[in-house]
Amino acid sequence: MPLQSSELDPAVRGSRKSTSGNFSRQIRAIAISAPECISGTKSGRALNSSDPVSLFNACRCAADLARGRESGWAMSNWATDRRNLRDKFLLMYSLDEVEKLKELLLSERANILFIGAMTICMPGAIECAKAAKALLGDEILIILGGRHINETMYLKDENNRLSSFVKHHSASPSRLIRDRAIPPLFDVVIAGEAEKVIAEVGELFSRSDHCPLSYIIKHLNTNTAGRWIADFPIEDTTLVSKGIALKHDDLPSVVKTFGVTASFDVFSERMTSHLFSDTGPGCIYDCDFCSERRLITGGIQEIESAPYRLYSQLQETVDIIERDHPNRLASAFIEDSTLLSGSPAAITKLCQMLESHPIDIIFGGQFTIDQILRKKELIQRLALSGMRYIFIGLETLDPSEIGGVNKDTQRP
Ligand code: B12
Ligand code: SF4
Repeated sequence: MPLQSSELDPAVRGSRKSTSGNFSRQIRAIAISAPECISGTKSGRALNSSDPVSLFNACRCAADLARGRESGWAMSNWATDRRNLRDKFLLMYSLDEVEKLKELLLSERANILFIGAMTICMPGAIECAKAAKALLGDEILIILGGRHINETMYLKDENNRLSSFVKHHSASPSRLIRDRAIPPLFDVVIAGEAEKVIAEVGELFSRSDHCPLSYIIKHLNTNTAGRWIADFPIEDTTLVSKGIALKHDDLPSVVKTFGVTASFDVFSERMTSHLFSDTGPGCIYDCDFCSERRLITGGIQEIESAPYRLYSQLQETVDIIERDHPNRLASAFIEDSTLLSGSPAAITKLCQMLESHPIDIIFGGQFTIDQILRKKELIQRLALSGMRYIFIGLETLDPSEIGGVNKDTQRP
């Protein structure tokens, strides 16, 4: 028998709203992953997904609050069922989709636009922000975050959490605004772990009176969990969190919050969820060129509880696909840079849970070559519990295993 998931149906939770609380304005938010191309649509032959998981990860606490009561988010346009909530999120590929974005901004009468940007998507983020400001002027607060921001606005030393120690790479959007190289399009620029700080910024927005930006700057509590930097380039102000650790066991999962809309062809006709064990936003390796390298993203975190998080997300996937797509079976792709950071203890624990409480799901995940060579037995064991697809990274700690190729060049 599978373990039980205790999810309360969002439709039921949505009907228990409170109208109390001191909310001056309703949050009407849209969240987009900025496009990487000028025109066209993504080729069916490229690795892809229809789900903006990075953005989902960032917005999951706000979306979870929207399903509850007594918060600005509970009064927002995100306080709806999963299917409608999904419609407030756009994963954009090219600028051809800007018209779609404009339609969404108008139909939702949006007053907050969250933009997630990877480096290659940054010019697209600027174009989307321009379109939103041209349409809605100062009525819309634009909040930028995502990988590009994490890598261009950072603390030299994570333990020295003062705004005076914040560094800006020459491609930092905040720096580009201050240097007048790009227009002042982004009201708030957030680097780092955004789950809680996005929720908090929204709450403050809903309580603010005439000038939301000043109100947010004045009241944003740096005790809000997560390692983040919130920069306000137009006001030339920077806030740095105290660095209180996120408790990943307590965070709502992406699958539970946003449901499943993707279906990877490697899993035949099955619906595919994206899972993340949250053992860290990056990789245990430190390859020179890579955005996931340990040096940038930090070390492993909460590894002991990671197999439990993954198991419960596999179960949630089955429950949610049964409910939202009753004619389809379940599959999942585990987005960890390497599955459970390649930890034999954590993978063994996941195997034990799947063996003692099987789940009707097939899944895939990523390993590097040396992990595959050294963990054959564990991978065979995972295969017996549903692993059908391995995405192989051409990396190894022992270059002789792959003819001398070595990307982790700094390692002694
Ligand atoms: C899932 C995934 C995808 C999915 C979903 C993408 C999406 N837009 O949501 C798909 C398959 C569609 C995809 C596509 C691409 N991806 Co991708 N993807 C990933 C992957 C594997 C996991 C992302 C994730 O959820 N991580 C876990 C969360 C917790 O970390 P996070 O993503 O950094 O998010 C946190 C913060 O960055 C922040 N945050 C994120 N978004 C936002 C938004 C706002 C408004 C704020 C305030 C904060 C914020 O809060 C989050 C929670 O703490 C990462 C690798 C990795 N291990 O992270 C690559 C990765 C992010 N992808 C990458 C790239 C290059 C791409 C593509 C450009 C590839 C391509 N040419 O097609 C496209 C871009 C598509 C697009 N328009 O956004 C690079 C980014 C490198 C960089 N410096 O920009 C990465 C790091 C992989 C790599 N090493 O190359 N990707
Ligand atoms: S092993 Fe892969 S994901 Fe990890 S740092 Fe190296 S190239 Fe990046």
